[in-house]
Amino acid sequence: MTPPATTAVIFDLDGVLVDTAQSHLAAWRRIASELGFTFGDRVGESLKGVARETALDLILTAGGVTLSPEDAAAAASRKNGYYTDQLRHLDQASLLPGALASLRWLRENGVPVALGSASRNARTILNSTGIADLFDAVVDGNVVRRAKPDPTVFLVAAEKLGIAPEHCLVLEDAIAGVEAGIRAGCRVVGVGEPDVLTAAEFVVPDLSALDWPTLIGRPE
Ligand code: B16
Ligand code: MG
Repeated sequence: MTPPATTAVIFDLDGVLVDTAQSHLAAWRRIASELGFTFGDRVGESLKGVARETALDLILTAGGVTLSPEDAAAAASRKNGYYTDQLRHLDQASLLPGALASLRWLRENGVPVALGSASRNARTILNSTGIADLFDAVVDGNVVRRAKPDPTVFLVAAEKLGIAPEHCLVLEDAIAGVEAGIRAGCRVVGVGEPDVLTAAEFVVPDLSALDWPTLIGRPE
């Protein structure tokens, strides 16, 4: 059976378009250190793509620490402060390889494009990197609170574009995000390591490795 044609693209943000995944990780490591523990790379990987409060739960579990709801809220807020401090340095040069060229190719070729991010800081990042105008729809952590691996963020993005999920291609750097895209019924291409993003259709190191005319099914 021929697979459904891809006619729209939904990008994850952190770790796909912008190298903010490292800033998230550094901010969480600082919170862990304040609470008197460290966590390893596997826990660090699991923080990608999930909501801020879920990420806090994951590091607290790793450190064997329990916080009251008030202290947990304060820790999540402190982490966001450390993270947004880093965002002040963002500009177009912070975009990952192939990000701007991909968005421009899709725009020039009339392909609908959405953002599907768990982040509540997504608008700030789109504005400071100068790519906000290259999206037809933006679905972030302020629009959808049910975070990846729940498929809602991608289902809402597809709906806003007016394209059926099976015709949408999702680009994701997180295990939770790949699962969310698959559960939404989209094609999912991983950005990162093939041995981490094992459920993706295929994995590229960054967006510059993608051949858009082939993926969208249009000859150059
Ligand atoms: P914030 P994405 C996700 O963004 C990050 O990967 C994840 O590490 C973070 O916890 C989440 O956003 C929430 O971000 O604290 O800024 O609201 O990868 O879905 O674009
Ligand atoms: Mg991501």
